[in-house]
Amino acid sequence: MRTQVVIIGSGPAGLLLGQLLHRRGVDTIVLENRSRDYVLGRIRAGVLEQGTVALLDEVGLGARMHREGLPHDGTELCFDGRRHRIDFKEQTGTTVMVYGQTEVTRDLMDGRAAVGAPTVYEADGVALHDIATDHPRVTYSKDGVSHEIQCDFIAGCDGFHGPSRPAIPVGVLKTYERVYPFGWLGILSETPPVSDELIYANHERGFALCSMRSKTRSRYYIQCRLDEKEEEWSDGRFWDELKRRLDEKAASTIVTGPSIEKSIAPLRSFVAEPMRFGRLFLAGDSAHIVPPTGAKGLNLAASDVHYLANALGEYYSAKSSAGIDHYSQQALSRVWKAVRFSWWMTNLMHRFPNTEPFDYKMQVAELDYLVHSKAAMTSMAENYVGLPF
Ligand code: FAS
Ligand code: PHB
Repeated sequence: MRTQVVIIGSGPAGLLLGQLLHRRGVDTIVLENRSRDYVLGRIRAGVLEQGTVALLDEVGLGARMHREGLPHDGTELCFDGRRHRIDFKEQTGTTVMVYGQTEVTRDLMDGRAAVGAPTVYEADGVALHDIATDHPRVTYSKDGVSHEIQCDFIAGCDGFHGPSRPAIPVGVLKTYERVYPFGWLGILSETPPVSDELIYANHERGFALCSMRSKTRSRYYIQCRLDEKEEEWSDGRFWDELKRRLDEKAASTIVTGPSIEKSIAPLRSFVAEPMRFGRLFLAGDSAHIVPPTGAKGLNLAASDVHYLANALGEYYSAKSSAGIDHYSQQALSRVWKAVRFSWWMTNLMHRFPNTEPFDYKMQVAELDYLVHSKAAMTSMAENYVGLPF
């Protein structure tokens, strides 16, 4: 079997890349080791930057997002028992779109099927070969039958635990990592959101986030210890703890209900350089991970594949390697700025173990400065809505 680009992974990065390349007349095959339903069952990101919205429009798959998504002009920061609004639209002229990653993935899967582009789900043992040559190959097995795909390029969109990043020789790859000493316990509930916009809360007991998926489905998070398990958190215990970390109005008006999903996610900052080796290109979580505090993970996957699709499109249309030779440097420039913002917001909003009262006062002082300084609010807003591609 042969194709132009093999895409490993049918998450947002792989599927969006597939659609962008299809529009450029580039043939792809997507290989995914999980089932379609398993991929759709993962509850992850919730906030799309305008750049990501524009890419979904570019591939003709933005209709349901515009119909069902929730445009947000701002967000609220809660500290010292009070909420303060950051107005993205006033500060930057731009907004964000609240539309779950599950729905983005569903729209992209449906779009790929509609154009008849092949996806192999439950592909086992995906392995990359000869990536340093002009004739890379990918092998896998499906229902016990072995397959090989010859291709021009491989896009490693297989997330943090996929096979693509490890395929780059150790001596070539340089990684940077910061593991945070806490996690996020998140729940999904069929309850109306407590507020029209997201609320990020810094409390002495720990961070909390009030988000949503629609006007009837809410997504809440509280910071938790890394040694905690979901089963230790009954719904009642979760709601009580969340209320303790919110302002009085939110705590008294929040509508609680049974969780329909509950999970703990660890937090890390991670970047692998370079994002290209030979005919292999990394995009999305295979190359970088950010703590979800800044809502950047999914959106970085989008900017990576925007750059990569342009580069590969130029290779095939203009027979030029300039774009693919520049891809890693171009993508990493935006990645590192988003990693910094996510690290900054995580340090500002969370309670770190073994910190002193002075450290909490420093966080509150920075938040107090932030919400009373136009310059500081503009800086936070332009990073949150997404820096230019
Ligand atoms: P993904 O991990 O989404 O997709 C990779 C795909 O590759 C998966 O479908 C996987 O099954 C597949 N794969 C892996 N190994 C393979 C193999 N050997 N062969 C074939 N396929 C393979 N981001 C935010 O912005 N906000 C959030 O709130 C947020 N919450 C998150 C919560 C959790 C628990 C996690 C893990 C991540 C969260 N993220 C969040 C980040 C997340 O949204 C990612 O940034 C986003 O999924 C990146 O998309 P991809 O790069 O496509 O990676
Ligand atoms: C979410 O809705 O899941 C979400 C929103 C904003 C974040 C993180 C997660 O910063």
